[in-house]
Amino acid sequence: MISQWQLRAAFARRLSDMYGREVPAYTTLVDVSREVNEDVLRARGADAERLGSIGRVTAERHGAIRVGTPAELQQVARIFGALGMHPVGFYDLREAAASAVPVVSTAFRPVDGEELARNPFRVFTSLLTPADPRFFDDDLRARLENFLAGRRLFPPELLDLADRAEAAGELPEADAERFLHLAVQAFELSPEPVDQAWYETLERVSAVAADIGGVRSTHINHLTPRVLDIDELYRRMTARGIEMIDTIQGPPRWQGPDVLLRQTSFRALAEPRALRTPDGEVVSGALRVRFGEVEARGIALTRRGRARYDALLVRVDEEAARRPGDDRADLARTLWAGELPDTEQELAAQGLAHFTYHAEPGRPHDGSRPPAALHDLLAQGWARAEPVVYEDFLPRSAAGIFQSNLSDGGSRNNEQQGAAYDSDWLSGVLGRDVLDPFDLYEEQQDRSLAQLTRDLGLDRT
Ligand code: OOG
Ligand code: NI
Repeated sequence: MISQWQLRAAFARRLSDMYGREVPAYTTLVDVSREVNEDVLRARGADAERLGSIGRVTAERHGAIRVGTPAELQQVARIFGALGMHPVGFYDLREAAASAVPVVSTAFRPVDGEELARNPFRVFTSLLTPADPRFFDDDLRARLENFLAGRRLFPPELLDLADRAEAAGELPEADAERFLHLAVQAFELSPEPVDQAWYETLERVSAVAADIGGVRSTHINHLTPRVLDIDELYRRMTARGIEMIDTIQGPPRWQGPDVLLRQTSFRALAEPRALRTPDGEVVSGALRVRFGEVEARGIALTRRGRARYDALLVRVDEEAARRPGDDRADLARTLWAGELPDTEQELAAQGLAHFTYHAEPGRPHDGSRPPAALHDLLAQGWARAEPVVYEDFLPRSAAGIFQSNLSDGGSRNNEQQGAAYDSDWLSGVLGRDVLDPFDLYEEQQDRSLAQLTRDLGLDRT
């Protein structure tokens, strides 16, 4: 029998092999990431593994996919359900100021600590929003919905196997093999000719709308390896002549611990695609939609820590606008140092970041009783704190990453009211709860505290 985590690990590996064949620059990114990780491990030793074992980090990927209808998204949820991945978080990319994209998104990922340690594969999954009149007028919406209703992304056999894997938590080997084959195939780039006129109609609204609704199949948009030093990776990729987007998204490099998520990408490459011209001829053309992205993960912030981060984003924007000549990363670094404590201990003490707490086995049994307060337990060596890794995404960074394949901004009519799509609506579509990432981190921390209390016998006082 092949368990869900084995299916998930195998799926991530095969998808990565497939994407490497389709987009060779992705393989370069994976190779350079591995080199950087080895160098960091050599230089920093055990400290390099504070946010995940090197085994986890080396295998770690996130993918991004994009679908067109609630029914398609619901099927995606069944496929990922088979792999032990659950919808976490709601991201509304329609609202991003500079770079609105007509999608709402969630991320499918494992939620249990042990499952994450085994293989943390996650997929950022976006759903087109044809009902949003800021992007689509009534006529285009009707044509788009009609087009999408006529396609089938996932064969019934795949969905049937997925349901069985989810219900049983495992599959017999032959079924597992068939499931993995069909699942990877569903995300390959289709050779079917693209209707050029239709694609271009949607492209005028948004390149992402065209990528989703302009074709009769879906495909993986990018796969992202994890790197331990993203600044170094950026330098090495640039030195190899690969054109990166001009920034690293997310927190700046600063004096304190890595928090949340830093990401960067290279621009989408022209890929050969067959096109059907308006007079019915099939010609070879090229489309730029798929790219490579890399990320560095840090400590998960609490709601309060995240509010600080969001406020800092605004402050950095304001300062950068006020001093256009200054280096933005330097400005960010300075602001960060003034607004956030720069040690794990202080982040924990001020309730800004999540940690799990564990009894220290090494403490000598001198008969003394452990103190009740957490900070005393930590200070006196009864317990230690381990940072919780941020497993999710950042809406503003995601909006920036979407731009990696947009040569022009597309169009959004701001005189219209946006259509309401929210987390509850998405839960209804999926028939599964969209989980709140902050709740998950909090529960993880609380469980560790309860265990610590038991381990130290504090509950028997
Ligand atoms: C998803 C963009 C967002 C991330 O890592 O933030 C994303 C897409 O391009 O489909 O992948
Ligand atoms: Ni991504």
